[in-house]
Amino acid sequence: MKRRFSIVLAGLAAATSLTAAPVLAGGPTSADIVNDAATPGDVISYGMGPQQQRFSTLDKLNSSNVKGLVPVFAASLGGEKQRGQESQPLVYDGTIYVTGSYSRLFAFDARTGEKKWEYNARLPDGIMPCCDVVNRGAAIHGDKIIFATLDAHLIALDRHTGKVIWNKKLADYQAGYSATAAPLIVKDMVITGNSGGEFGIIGEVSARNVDTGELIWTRPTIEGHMGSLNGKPSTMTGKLNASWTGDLWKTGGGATWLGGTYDPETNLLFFGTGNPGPWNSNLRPGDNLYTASTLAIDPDTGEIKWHYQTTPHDGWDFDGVNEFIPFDATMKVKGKDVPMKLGAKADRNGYFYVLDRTNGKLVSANKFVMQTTWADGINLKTGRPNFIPANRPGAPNGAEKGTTVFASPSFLGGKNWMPMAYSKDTGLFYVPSNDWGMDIWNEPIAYKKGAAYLGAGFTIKPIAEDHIGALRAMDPTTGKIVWEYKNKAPLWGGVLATRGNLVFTGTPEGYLKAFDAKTGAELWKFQTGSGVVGSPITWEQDGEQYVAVMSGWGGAVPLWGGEVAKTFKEISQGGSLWVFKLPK
Ligand SMILES: [Ca+2]
Ligand SMILES: [Ca+2]
Repeated sequence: MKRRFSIVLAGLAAATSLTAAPVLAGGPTSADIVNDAATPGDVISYGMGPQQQRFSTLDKLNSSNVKGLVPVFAASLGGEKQRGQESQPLVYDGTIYVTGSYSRLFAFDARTGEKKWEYNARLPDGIMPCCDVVNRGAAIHGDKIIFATLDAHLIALDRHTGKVIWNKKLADYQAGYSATAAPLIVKDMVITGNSGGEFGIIGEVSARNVDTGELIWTRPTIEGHMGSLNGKPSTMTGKLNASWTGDLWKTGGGATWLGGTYDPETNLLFFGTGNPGPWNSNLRPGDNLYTASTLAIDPDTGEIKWHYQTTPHDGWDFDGVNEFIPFDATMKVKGKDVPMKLGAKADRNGYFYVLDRTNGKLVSANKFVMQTTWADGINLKTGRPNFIPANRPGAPNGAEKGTTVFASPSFLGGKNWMPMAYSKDTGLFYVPSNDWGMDIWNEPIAYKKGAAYLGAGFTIKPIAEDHIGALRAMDPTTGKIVWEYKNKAPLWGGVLATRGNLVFTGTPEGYLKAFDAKTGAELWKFQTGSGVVGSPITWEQDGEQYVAVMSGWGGAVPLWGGEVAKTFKEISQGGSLWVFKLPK
């Protein structure tokens, strides 16, 4: 069966798809996936390359002609299941694969939008996603398409038929674990993180054989926990009780819920880790490693090579999960121009960090939001924040809640899950950010399996008259904001940059918008009928450049929005894949 498909598809590829990864022996290999950014005829990884720069070399669609961009089709995910559509589509060999809310996966004809198949995971009652029933995307390898589900399973389907090939349990959903990130393919392994940081779970990165789903290694993110390699214990993460007191490390959080990036040059995986548990920081003195950090992990063994903690002893739910994007640039070091291998991360805590990606050393950290009340800058010598102690929520007094403080960013972050893009042409990062704050206070809390483990209460508030969302172009060599586009509602979708001097992102108000990458001028917009919180992609097909994005309002904001809810209360739900191109 596999062989027959291979021959048919190889013939098609020769005729129609010269810019795509060659369609041989069943489909994309791990080498094709590493090379994804250089093959604009397909999109075979989350982030348009495992570095997740979200940059396309295509320029047929550009800042001069984008005003003519029109829809080719819209494909509905159908059913009564709507809510947030945070997915990024994949495109391969004439098919668009896209995940939907409630752990669904769809295959559509990339030319007509006709549905080829759909797969609905059968979810048990009692799943505990903190922040809507979203899924952010799938991974493709050979004849398989692989995605994670809300009940913390990882499922590989035959991408031609939608039939299950293997289905593995990642973790116990009844303990609060779930999974929403797109898996990452590296060296014939599927690398995943986990979700559930609000439930006292333990964050973990794990690697499985892509053909069988069998576990190869695990790496817990909290010190004191043992990793595994080939079915045996490997090494302990960190040193027991070095930065956690008592038994708190057993329920320490550090979820890796956004997945990771991979840099073939240094052979490192980069995974961010979420908040420590519980939110009430007065209960857990110490830095609480390795929460709210970026971890560099050896994909061959699962060992941690370096770490950088953005928010030591977090007290505001500043998950450090944001994507760490490898890039190269020339930096001023003691007055000299030095070419460096770098990585950048726009952290939930409001700072944009540039690190040396070979060793995790801090190069620069600059604010990308209006306000950071919790710290007054980052010390470049120590790499630690200059905390403002008065702005940490106070300890509860017996059963009474502690002192309420105003904190900005809010716990939904200067930037949340929505991925930024890096343009190799402009050298700028395009950061989807939000300016907002919160009242936050601490309360007593004890761990109970499967129950929220916060010990905190909050109300989110606007901090500006005219906007919450802001798409910001950051120069990583100076830390300066080059331009910004302000949006009334919070931005919650991913960004795409192209060689055509374009930057695309969506808004909760329903628009997909295109901006001039150099100036930020708004050049085009299209109303999709529901809020856009997915990540746009572009590819070349039959000699023309296409753009696709998911529309469907939801995610964490409508669930937790507090006083900012008035900026988006009229938005309708939806669930459609929109595809665009220039008229012929
Ligand atoms: Ca590609
Ligand atoms: Ca969190």
